[in-house]
Parts: sequence; structure tokens; C-alpha cells
Amino acid sequence: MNISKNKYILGWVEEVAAMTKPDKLVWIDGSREQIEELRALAVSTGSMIRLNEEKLPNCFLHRTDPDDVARVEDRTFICCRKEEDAGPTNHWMEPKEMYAKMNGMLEGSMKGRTMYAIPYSMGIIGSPFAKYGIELTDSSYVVLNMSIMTRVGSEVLDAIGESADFIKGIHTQGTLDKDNKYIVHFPEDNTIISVNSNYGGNVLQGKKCFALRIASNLGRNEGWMAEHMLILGIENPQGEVRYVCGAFPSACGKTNLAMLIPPEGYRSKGWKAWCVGDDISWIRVGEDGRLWAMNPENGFFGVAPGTSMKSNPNALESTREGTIFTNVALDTSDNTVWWEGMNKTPPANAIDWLGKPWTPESTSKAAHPNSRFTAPVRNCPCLSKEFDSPRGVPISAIIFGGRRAKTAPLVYQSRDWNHGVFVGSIMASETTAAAVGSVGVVRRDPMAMLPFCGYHMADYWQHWIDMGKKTSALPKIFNVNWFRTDEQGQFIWPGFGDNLRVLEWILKRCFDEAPAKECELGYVPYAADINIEGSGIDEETLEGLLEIDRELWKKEAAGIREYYGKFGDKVPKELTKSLEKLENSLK
Ligand code: OXD
Ligand code: MN
Repeated sequence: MNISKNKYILGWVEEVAAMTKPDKLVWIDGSREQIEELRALAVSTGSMIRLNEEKLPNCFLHRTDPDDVARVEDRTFICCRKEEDAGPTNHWMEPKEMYAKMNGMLEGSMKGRTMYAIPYSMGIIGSPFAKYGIELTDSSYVVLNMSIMTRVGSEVLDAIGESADFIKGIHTQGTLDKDNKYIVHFPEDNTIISVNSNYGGNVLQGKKCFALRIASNLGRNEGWMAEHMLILGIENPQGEVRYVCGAFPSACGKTNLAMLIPPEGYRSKGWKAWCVGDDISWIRVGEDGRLWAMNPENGFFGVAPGTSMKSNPNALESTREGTIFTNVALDTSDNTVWWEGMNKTPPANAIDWLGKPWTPESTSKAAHPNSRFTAPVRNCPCLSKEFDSPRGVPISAIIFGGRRAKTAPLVYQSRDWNHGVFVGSIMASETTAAAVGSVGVVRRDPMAMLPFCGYHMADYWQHWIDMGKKTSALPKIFNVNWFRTDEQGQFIWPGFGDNLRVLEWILKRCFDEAPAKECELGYVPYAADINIEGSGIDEETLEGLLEIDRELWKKEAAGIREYYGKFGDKVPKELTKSLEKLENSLK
């Protein structure tokens, strides 16, 4: 490969190589042959297992170190010069001190290894909305994942040309020391360093590190937004496609919602759903004054457990070719994969995610709860034809949501943009296995960005308020909760494809086609306006799902006030006003 002559790139790569001391340097050119070579190498070293060529062509299984299975939020740092710019929700260290620490850890870390240089693009290469990065890594697993999740290769170097405008990334697996992992961002230098991990969310730097933490800073400076949001197009029987963006915390069903299949009663009338993205949106003001969202990624890094032909056939279909499975179980009868919730028939003999024999009698899980698939978006049967449109799609609605067993109603609409920003800022959800830590604990996760906002959270809220002033046709903002439970702890709402029933109301609201009832939280639907035909839910149950428990909300409001207290007087006044209004309405 004829690598770039860009003096900034070459100088930096030389510097990193001098420090990490790899045996050799390999540039990733994006060619099929090179990918084939790397796959063969990974198989020969035991890092990946080639799966059944007929049933799962070009698919592989990888097992991580047992202590390296999720994002490590406690070890994730935003290193800007002033601590107050990182804010109370981020870990911070002074950049010089962190560079010194990182340089110490990087010194000689790639000895005996190959350093791969991956030029990658977030967004369509050459488009005005794309941003470029180079990740230097000693992991062929990272190279193979990055070449699914992003657009990689020489074309990216051509697009960077002579410019110094690219994100610098360094990753070493190091020793995988579980107590010494670092996922570090230097937003003022556009630099990312990951050490001692080889788990996707920590080390596929295009995703959370660049497309959210660094990009949220770029967006703030340049007047756009980087959000933890799916993008979904809903086509009505008239053939009109209306788009929504949805922010949900990790492992709360974003991939399922992004690929939903309309219920039969809708399908037969001609409703369709199109996936533009399942995790990240970059949102800009278009020439027409509307907000336009694009998906900067090129693959899905989805949670495997629970993904089935029932819950998400489109996701399963997406994993049938060219996919890397991480920490799922290996079905030894036919060299395919299995995970809990895939179907009701576990393999008689399997190897679990730890590499140990497993049978249906085993008491442990066959797949890790945060096991993943890395699948090319091109495999997705419901991929939107707008996926390749560089400017993205115009957004009618923004939806926030989390897992709340009791508090939040099935859906409510905010009063206006600023009130919608308040609704996003108070998002809370029960934690999942996507990050290390306890599962099922309610935590505030504003806009689902708590682990991903690369600067002070209150400044981020201000940026949302400011974006509202830049557009002439703002999307409407809603909150949904698919996860309300009954006394037995069972989910009441059927979820999955049936969520379209709620989306239909949301989209009608955006086009003044449905009424709503004003309430303490904003607007809720009249039960009669949500189509429940064929859902198995009766009107009384729906009424219950739309109810607002004032006592719970009084506690919620007190919790929000306490949470806002963390940010002092930096909380935008528009948000404190919304909180006061909520408190007053509950008196
Ligand atoms: C993810 C996450 O992997 O949010 O998308 O953790
Ligand atoms: Mn995510």
C-alpha cells in the first residue's frame, strides 16, 4: 500500500512506534485480501474461531479475557486542561499528568507485536459531514472489528490529504491488567488512548470514544450534535417516510427499535420500518432549517443475548455473514453460535464464553450477558436506502426512554424544545450489563449520554438549548417507557414491533394529526388514540400505562432537584424553570 505522505500522520506514527516499539507496522488498506490474511492470522493464533462456512460464511467467534467484558466507565477519563470543563459526571486528570502516565504505560508495550495503523472514517468518505481518524493498535481483533464498524483504508488517507485534521488514537492490549485499564480522551488535542483492554466499547475507538466523546466536543464547537441515538424511518401506507431519533441507555432495546417489524395489522396496510442507525446519530441543521441526522457507523455492535427471530429477526439476519461474535457460546454440533434467548432449544453440547464445556444442565450462562455481534449494516434487510445519504435524514421526533418499572408512563410529549431538553436531562434508567458495575440500579442518564458526553453535562444541556435557537422547524420531543411492570414484575407493554403503535401517535403529533391531553409532565395521549387492535392489551391496561402516579413523581422531582444540585448554577435556567413548573404542578 502506498501510504500517505502527510507529514502530520507520518510524524505521529513514527513517534508512537518509537515509544511502543512494535516489531513491525502494517497499514490497513481496506482490501479484501488484507482482511482475509488478518482473519487467517487470528485463526492461527487462536484469537478467533472460524464458524460453519455454510451456515455462517466469513463469521468468527472471539472470546475476551474474562475480566474484560464491558465498558469500564470508572476507568474512562476526559482530560481537558480545566477540570470544570469535564464536569462532575466525568473522571478527569490533568492532561500533562495523564500523558506522562500513558506514555509510561505505552513504552515498549508493543514489543514482539505488530502495530496496525487503521485509517477510518466516521460517515461517508469524502462527504462534508465525515470525520476521520487513525487508530494505532496491536490487536488484529480491533482491526477486523473496525473494518466492519467503520469505513477503513487508503481512501481515508486520500480524503485526509495533507491536512492535520484527524483524530489520533492509540490502543495497546498491554497486559490486560484488570485493575489498570485506561480509556482516555484528550478533547483539546483530538487524541484517544486505550490501554489494557481489548473489549469493543473500550477499544473500537471510532464508536464511543470518537463518535460520541470527542465528537460531542467537536459538535459543541462547530454547532452540531453527536448523540447516543438510533435513527429510524417509518413509512406509512401513503408511502411517506417520517424519521425519528431515539436515545436510550445501553442495552435498553435501541437495536430492536431501530429494526422493528410492524405488527401484522400494520404490515397488511402497508406500514414499513427502515433502519438508518442503531446507536449513534450526528445531527446538523440542514439548509431547510430542519435537523438532519446521519449514522456515522458502518456496522452494528449489538448485544447478543435476547436477540431472536421473535425479538429482532432483522438483527439476526444481519449476523449471518461477515460477522464477529464475541463471548457467545459455540454450538459444537455444527460450529455455530448460541446465546440465552436466541431460541428455546439450547445446544446439547456447547463451549461457553469462557471456553469451557457447557450443557443445558449447566447452572452458569453459556453466553456472557454483554456478549456481542459485530455485523455489517449492509446485511440488514430493513436498511434504509437513505443510509448512504451523506447529509442523513430529516428528523420529525426525538424520543428519550429508559427502563423504569413504575414511574414513567408509556409515552408523553414535552411542551416545547426547551422543555424537551429538560425531559432528556432527567432521563433515568435501571442499569444493564453493558458497563461494569451493578445491574438493575436506577441511575440518572441524561440523554443516555452519561458515559459518553465528552464535556461538562450542564454545558451540554446548554448546547441543546442553543441548537434549538438555530432551527426553524424543530423536531418534537417525547419520552417513552416500554418497561413498566405489573405486581408480578412482568412487563405490561408487549414492546418490540408493537412499539410502532406508540410511534404512530408520536408521528401524528409531529404533523398535528392527533390530539393530546395536558398533564403534569407535558402531554399524554387519549387512550383511544393509540391503536391497540391485535396487541393483546385492552383499553383499561393502556389507561394504566398512561397514568402518572403523583406520589412517585413527587419523589422523582425531589431526586431531580438533588441531581441538578451536582451541577450548581451551571444548569441552564430553562431547565430549572421546567423543574419548578413540574414541582408546582405536583403540589
Ligand atoms: C454500546 C453501549 O455498546 O452503549 O452501544 O454500551
Ligand atoms: Mn450504545
